[in-house]
Amino acid sequence: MASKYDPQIAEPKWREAWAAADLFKAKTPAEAGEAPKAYVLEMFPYPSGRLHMGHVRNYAMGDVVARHRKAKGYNVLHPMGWDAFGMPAENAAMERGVHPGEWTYQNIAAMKAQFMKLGLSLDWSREFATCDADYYGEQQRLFLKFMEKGLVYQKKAKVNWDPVDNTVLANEQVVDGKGWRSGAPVEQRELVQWFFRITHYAEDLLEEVQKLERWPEKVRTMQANWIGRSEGLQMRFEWAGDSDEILRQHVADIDQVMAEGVEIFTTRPDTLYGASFIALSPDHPLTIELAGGNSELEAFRAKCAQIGTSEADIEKAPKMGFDTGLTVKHPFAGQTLPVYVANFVLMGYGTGAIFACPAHDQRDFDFARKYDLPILPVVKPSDKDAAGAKWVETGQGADMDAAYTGPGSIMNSEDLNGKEIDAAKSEAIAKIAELGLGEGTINYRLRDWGVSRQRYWGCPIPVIHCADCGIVPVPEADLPVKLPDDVSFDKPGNPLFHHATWKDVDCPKCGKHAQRETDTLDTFNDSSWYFARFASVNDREERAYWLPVDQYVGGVEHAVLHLLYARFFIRAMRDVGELDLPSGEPFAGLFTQGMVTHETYKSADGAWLEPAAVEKRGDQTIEIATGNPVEVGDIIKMSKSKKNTVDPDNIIATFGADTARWFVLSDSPPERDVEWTQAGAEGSARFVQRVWSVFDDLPSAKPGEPEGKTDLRKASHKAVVAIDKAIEEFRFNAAIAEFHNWVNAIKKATSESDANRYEAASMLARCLPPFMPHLAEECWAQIGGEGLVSAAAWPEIDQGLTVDDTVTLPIQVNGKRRAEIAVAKSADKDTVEAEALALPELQNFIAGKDIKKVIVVPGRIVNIVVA
Ligand code: ANZ
Ligand code: ZN
Repeated sequence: MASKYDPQIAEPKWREAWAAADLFKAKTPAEAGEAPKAYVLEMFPYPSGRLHMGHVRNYAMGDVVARHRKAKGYNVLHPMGWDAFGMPAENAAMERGVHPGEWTYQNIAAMKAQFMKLGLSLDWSREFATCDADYYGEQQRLFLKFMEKGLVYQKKAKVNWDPVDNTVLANEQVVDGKGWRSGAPVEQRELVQWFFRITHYAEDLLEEVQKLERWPEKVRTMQANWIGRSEGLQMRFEWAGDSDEILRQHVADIDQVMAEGVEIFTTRPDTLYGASFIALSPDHPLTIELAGGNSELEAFRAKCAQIGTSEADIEKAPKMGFDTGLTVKHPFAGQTLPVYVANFVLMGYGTGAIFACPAHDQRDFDFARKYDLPILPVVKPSDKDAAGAKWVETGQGADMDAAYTGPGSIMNSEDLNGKEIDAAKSEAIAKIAELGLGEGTINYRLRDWGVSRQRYWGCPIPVIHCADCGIVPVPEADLPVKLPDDVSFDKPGNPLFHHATWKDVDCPKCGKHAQRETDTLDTFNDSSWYFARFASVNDREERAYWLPVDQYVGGVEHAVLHLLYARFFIRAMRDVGELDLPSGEPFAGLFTQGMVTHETYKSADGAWLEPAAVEKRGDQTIEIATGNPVEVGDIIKMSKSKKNTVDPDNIIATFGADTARWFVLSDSPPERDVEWTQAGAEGSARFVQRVWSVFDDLPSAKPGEPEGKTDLRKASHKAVVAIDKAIEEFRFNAAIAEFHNWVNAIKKATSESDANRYEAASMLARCLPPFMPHLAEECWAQIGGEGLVSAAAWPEIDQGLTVDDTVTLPIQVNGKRRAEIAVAKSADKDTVEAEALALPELQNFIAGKDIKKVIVVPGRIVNIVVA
């Protein structure tokens, strides 16, 4: 009589059993003995208060890896914690008057309860939140160590200012010129800020990222582009004409400015003969000096400052220029070039000044057309399409419609003519070097990391400002510098700054009245080293044992920032003597999972409807409340604003956690999006029952030894191998397809012996925990398995059962039969040849000889001809 499996009863029961056995607690290195370690980590969540299906998918994937590794005998560390600082807690404080800390810890409790229901194999003994004072206190200690080492510094810098959140934003937090959270247009402001010297590691970060073979190619490329290494030329243009007179009116140190000329950086020294003008950044020191006493230029600078600081914004803004009246000498051609201030030149890159070659740079081209400056093409396209253009015939910039940036050879450039671009670059650099005007250099796009935030809910920067002593680090004994509990959010700006007493302290050095720093650290700091803290609270050896993370799983949206900052932090921690890590890489393997999507629904009046509010009736989708038809929209990432979310709690209450886990892993490859559908979830729930039906009528103890090379035995042993491989390769959907086939094979095998059917079921139960851990336990118990299946070893394989039907082929060497070989029927010629040549018993006849020919007649014979 078939019984039904009830996840609502079984799931809590097994979770209690795991907890009672403390099953997922990582072993210490000493306890682990010979077992290799596996550190499996999913990006820890922000405690928003509710789990969403995206979390379920992310953590289900990590759990597959963690449980699989455990079954394969590894000492697994699979921890969980909370990335708990950040704006939403302050927003809640502002909107609802609840303290950010209270709000955060309540959310953590609520989310943890939800997490628990998923049956994840987590070691909760290492849990912490980044807003715990002992965590951020440790972070403050690291900050001071970095500072001592010169990896932290302060400078006045132009920042992106979010006028709604009243805070500074990192460039990365500016999306299309708007604050990433508030959506408000960003403004520029100058403030004294704290910076981490990430550029110190630019070359290393770039070089090492290429070696991370177990990272997705696209993430490595994104990091490489972010670091942005450019080889080029840094050179000086000397002043010409009556520039000295103009300069004398504005600059303080005329001798220095005269000697320096204009220093530029270019990646295209091959185009020097096409130089048309010089452009300075509006923030170039020289521009600023010239603007003193020149109200027109000052007004121009102010106009430029209205554009955001991000490169994307500057790229999009219309080109604007200001003619300074200054001129410089061309180093080769001798003519003079005008010097402009141009809004598209950034102060933060290269030298903040360029020479412009309009014919081969679109920005320069647009600028030249607007201000009527010369355009001289110096690269003749090798490109077929471009080669036919009129300007190539005439050699006239007037005939160009756009800059040409493709490959080609040099023209209009005297001695460089005819050279390919790369050769011309080297040649031009050599010529400039010979003239003593400059040399080849390397530039990085990467900027130092601005970490100051004018917010309350973050890690306080542990320094004190003293009028006499300057910046004084908080003594280690006084750490952590704790956030004050009594804060108010009724004024805009930084609540720490507004606090009545918090910032008043005595200077640790001289004892005079001084002030605490009121900036807190960018919350990306908190997630830059949490994995080291999971590895051990403070034991270096234990950290060295666990790190690097063997498998990291998270969203591709962190491809640049979080993953780059963590790579920086680990290097910095190593260099200040806080971590013993040979490679300096925090994450040996990285997997970026796709999202969970869902159809969207709109009622007749245009309002978004939740999936729970609609029902499919035949071809129609209707709104349950009104019976009216509903417009079915795009299938997109689940989001609150489009109401196309399903609540994991509801899914678990309806189907159980195993069904939810199974479904999010089943339909598409893990790196792609998966569409949540009710029908799909129901299908997964049916499969749970189908698996159970395999176990339902089996004996509760092993009925004897399995025997024979039967279809069922072959199917089972092959399935274990295939599932193992699919998990290793992050093809969880393929593993799930294998489970389906396997269960079908078991259900069909009614004529097999009890012992063989028992063997199949027992293997199945031991492969299931990574995917459906609760069901796996119930099945295991049903057949009298020993202990908990979550602690059981991965099933062993009889190789003889996994090889496809084989054929035995005779092998002849120069016409004489010397050996035979068993190969898979499906093996191709190359495989047969390779296996034959490697046979030990054949080596006497072929080793060291010149093999002239190997003829494989599939299914018949292998002939080897040696000289
Ligand atoms: C002359 C030239 C001629 C350039 C040409 C390009 C094409 P990447 O490759 O990204 O490093 N540049 C240099 N400093 C700049 C700054 N601070 N703001 C804006 N643009 C700047 O880009 C290097 C090129 O970007 C440099 O090469 C320079 O323009 C410009 F046919 O110099 B080039
Ligand atoms: Zn002092």
